[in-house]
Amino acid sequence: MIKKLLSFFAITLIALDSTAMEKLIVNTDSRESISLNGTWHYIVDPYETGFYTYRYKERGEGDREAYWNRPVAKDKLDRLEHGYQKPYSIEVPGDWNSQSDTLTYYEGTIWYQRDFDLRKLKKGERAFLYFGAVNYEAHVYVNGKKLGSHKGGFTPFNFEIPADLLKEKDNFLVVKVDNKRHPQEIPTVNTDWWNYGGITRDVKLLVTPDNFIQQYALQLDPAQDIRKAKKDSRFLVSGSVDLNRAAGKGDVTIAVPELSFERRFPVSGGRLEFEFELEDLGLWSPDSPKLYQVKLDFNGETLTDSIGFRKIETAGKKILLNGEQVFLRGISVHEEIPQQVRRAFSAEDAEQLLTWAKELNANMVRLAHYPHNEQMTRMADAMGILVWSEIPVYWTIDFGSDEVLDKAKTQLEEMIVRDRNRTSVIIWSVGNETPVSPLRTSFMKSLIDKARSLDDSRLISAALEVGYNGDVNRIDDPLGAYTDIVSVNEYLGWYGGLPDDCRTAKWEVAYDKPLFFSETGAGAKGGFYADEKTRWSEEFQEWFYKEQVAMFKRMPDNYSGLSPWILADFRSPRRNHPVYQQGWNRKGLIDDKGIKKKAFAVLKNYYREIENAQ
Ligand code: GCB
Repeated sequence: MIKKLLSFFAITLIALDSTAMEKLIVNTDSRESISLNGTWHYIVDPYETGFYTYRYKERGEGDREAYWNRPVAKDKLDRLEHGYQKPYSIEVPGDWNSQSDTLTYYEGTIWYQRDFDLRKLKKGERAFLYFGAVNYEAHVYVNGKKLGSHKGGFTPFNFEIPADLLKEKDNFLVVKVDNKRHPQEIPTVNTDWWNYGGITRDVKLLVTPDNFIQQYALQLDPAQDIRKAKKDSRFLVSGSVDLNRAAGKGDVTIAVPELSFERRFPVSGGRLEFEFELEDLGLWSPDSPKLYQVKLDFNGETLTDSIGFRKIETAGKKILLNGEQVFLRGISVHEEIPQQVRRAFSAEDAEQLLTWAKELNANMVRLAHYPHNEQMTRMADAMGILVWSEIPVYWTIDFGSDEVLDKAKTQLEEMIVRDRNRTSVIIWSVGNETPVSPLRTSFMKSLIDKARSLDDSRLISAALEVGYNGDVNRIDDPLGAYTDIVSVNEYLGWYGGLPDDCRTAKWEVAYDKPLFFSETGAGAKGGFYADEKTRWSEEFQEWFYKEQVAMFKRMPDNYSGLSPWILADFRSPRRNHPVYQQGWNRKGLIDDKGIKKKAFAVLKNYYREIENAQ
């Protein structure tokens, strides 16, 4: 019995250890790292020949035909049926669709390969492979050994490379990337965006000390009365540090040099919860996006981050930022650079998208419909743009499945853990336009609970369903009972009726909460001019926006903001009008050449009026 118990514990320990190893490492910019971005080689493998034998069994480690093994011909007689070399080259980060005409519509497996060198590690040092995102399923191998796999196309993950597997030269790194859509995944088979495949974000090799700060959260304590804190100029900061493993005995030092603050916190287990006071703090806001350098020191390693301090909350029907009412002048954004028909991934891309938003006089972006890359939220911090960040629980997920719920929770956790130190993020959204049913509401409610347990300093929302009924549009989706703000997507005058239907439209909300229009929009082909009664013309879209704005001006006092659909035209396989769409969703205020459509000015002027009135 004792033996049995012992072996049970041994197994549980191993299992615990392997999940602990895979916990996300945050703020990788501040750690010792080698970039593995650049040119990789690839094999397109629609039949997954490199993964399965001809009896459709997963190939084993020593299998020469497995594509994760280095293909070396023994002699000229030797039979080899795969290899990694020119001209099969591909850039990382980047989607594969935009890199080769033959891959534009490809959905399936592509193997990525590159070699890397790594200096000899000092005693106790460890190495991790970090991926910003791979869409959708990734299997990662180094020198013929599998490190692990990950599902979810828009969130980061990492695997430790065991020291005995590493060489100083020519380590053989292979990633199997599969972007096939499945009913049991998140998102599911049906969306309104392009399913860009590939290693779409940065890849890094991280070198860490034996034990290190894996994750941390640091923010103004959500429970404090911010008006009082401002009056007294004393601000309570609270947070947590998670170490890779229990510290035994050690200290974490937290410093904010600009405020001459430094404090040492003893830590013995794997987690530290702390609080401290800061005086004379400049709060972060869109008007004054003040960031402080924060240093966290443990075990000889110093992590540096740029963190702002602000409070977001609701009071009845209002949203308050730092204790004052804020109106969200938002715009929805896909992670795409339309002029180059590709996924966005870099700081330059983030700057382009957010500069467009600024030109619109926006103070907020809804990052639809999945977590965008980290450069985007870091840039939003620096530029002073509020952010709504969401997971791709979109339309008809399998709400009855616990397995699917777990997948959604994993993506939610990865999103929140990566970005909970990004001041700009004020709203976590758990999904978009999910159809009302008791099963769906309990599924979404458990995501909301999970989000709150990971971060109680932000608002939680989801794009809810509207009951359209003649002139009275009623929002009483039961999920609204659990979200902090009531958000809806409305397309009055595009998917039903005409834009002037807005003149008689009324909005009723069953909840005493702020109302936010997370979408509204109409399609127009950039450069197509006609009269406003011609669909797809820029004039139609302009008319649509004029009528919407007039309706918004008559909204009751729960109206707290909007993020129309959408900043720029984006690729979508659902959009097949041969003249006006050609595979693009044309609801952008900016067209696929980067040119602003007429409606851009309508929204821009509305936002300027709101800004001036404040
Ligand atoms: C929506 C969806 C968004 C679509 C948009 C549209 O309600 O949330 O993903 O792209 O409508 O253009 O129909």
